[in-house]
Amino acid sequence: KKKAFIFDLDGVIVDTAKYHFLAWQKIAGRLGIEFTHEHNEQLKGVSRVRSLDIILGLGGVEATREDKEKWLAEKNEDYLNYIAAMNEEEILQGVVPVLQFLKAQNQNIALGSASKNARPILEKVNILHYFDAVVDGNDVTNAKPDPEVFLRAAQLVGASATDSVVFEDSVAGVQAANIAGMTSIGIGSPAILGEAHYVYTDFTEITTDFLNRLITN
Ligand code: B16
Ligand code: MG
Repeated sequence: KKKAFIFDLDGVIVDTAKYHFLAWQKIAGRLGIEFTHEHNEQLKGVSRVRSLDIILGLGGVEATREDKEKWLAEKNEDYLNYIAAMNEEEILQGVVPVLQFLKAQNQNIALGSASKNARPILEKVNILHYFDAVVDGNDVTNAKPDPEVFLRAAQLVGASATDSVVFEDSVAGVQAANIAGMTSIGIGSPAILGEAHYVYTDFTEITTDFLNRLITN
């Protein structure tokens, strides 16, 4: 059967969280806000605007709309410099074989990401051509755990929610997939992603047997 396999980007295909962290840390540092790797976990799967609000909240900093706009632009400019230096080597282990297998099985492949930089990143790491549809932060109004991003991706490739499978590294993303009525596959720690239907530490653990079962079920 032709199903939709929907991939999150950050934390699933590439580890751009480290670049988001470096860029946010500069803004936080300038504002005298302590921002650690642990804090950065709270930003995973969260939109850019919401991320800034969380950081300002950590420091109890109030800001005007203009200030926020300025910091958001500066953060993104800095982040884009890291993106510009990315290449294929930054694709997480096991991802390309899974994409290749799904393509060979004539399955639909889509992206469902909160990032507004999703397309340029897929281009930089040279895997945009695998995707039949890309839905990102520019296309949706409601952030995960709202299912909008995944429902839109499924719709674009003509698959129903029950025929859609989502790979996600964030709790909000797994919840979004579940709310959509899709099969959720957590990529990361079972302790964190317990709500997912299946959890794998990374894509090297995902067998073609398992993928075949998702296709035929
Ligand atoms: P941007 P995902 C998300 O990507 C990241 O996990 C999150 O940390 C980031 O704030 C968000 O994209 C927005 O990114 O600033 O590039 O628009 O995990 O949904 O692929
Ligand atoms: Mg993610």
